[in-house]
Amino acid sequence: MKTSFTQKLRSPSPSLGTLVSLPAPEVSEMLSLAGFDWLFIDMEHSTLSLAEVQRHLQAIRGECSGLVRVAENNPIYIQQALDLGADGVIVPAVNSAEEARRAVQAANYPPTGTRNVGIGRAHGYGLAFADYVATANETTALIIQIEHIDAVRNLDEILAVPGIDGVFIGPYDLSGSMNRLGDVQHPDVQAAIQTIKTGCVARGIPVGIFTRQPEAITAEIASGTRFIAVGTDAGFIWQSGKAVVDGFRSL
Ligand code: 3PY
Repeated sequence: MKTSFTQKLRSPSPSLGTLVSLPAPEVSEMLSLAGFDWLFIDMEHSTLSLAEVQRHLQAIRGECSGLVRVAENNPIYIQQALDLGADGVIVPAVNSAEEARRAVQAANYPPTGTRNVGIGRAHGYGLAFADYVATANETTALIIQIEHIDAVRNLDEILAVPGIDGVFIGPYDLSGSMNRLGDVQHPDVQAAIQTIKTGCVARGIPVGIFTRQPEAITAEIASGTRFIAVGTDAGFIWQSGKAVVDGFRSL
């Protein structure tokens, strides 16, 4: 049986993901064949529809997990992504304990939460309904994003909310909320990032982060990061395409 993303989060080995924003399901198929542990299928900053997200989830091969970042902290979006068979949801911009509780409620069936019961791909279109409903709270991951300085100020109360499987730091939005948009290396932004990591490590909550630089992976792991999304599908295409063009132009 496939290892769930929640199991990967609990494993002592860090895991590697990348962002998917292009609509073709072959993108997820290729990235999973390339060996990524998980894919971050992004509905917050892309044109992806629910039908396209379902195709991505269907195309993922092997042990790779498919997580869906929903457009906002909205119970319907969370429920729809999970019903499509996502291995977990990433909920953006969770800035308070109340917002964290809202996400936990939406991502879990009763009695833990208030997720509504439907029949979708996750439930084998009905064939696996009883098994899925009995195990989904345990096997599907709820990842909240901390990506605003208000969330850093409210960190202790947010992390005290039961049911958060992981925290994913959004360094770019965090930098914007600190009037340093894009300057993720600024010492103040780095200090806020370290505060989040330290808080998560102290509570045993796996912490993840996005980075554009593969060279940053070693330092990330050393500073406590357990799951790292490196780069984006579109970035991989233009960076390798541009390297070929630049090589040609410099002949
Ligand atoms: C950010 O850096 O703000 C992100 O949300 C990356 O996914």
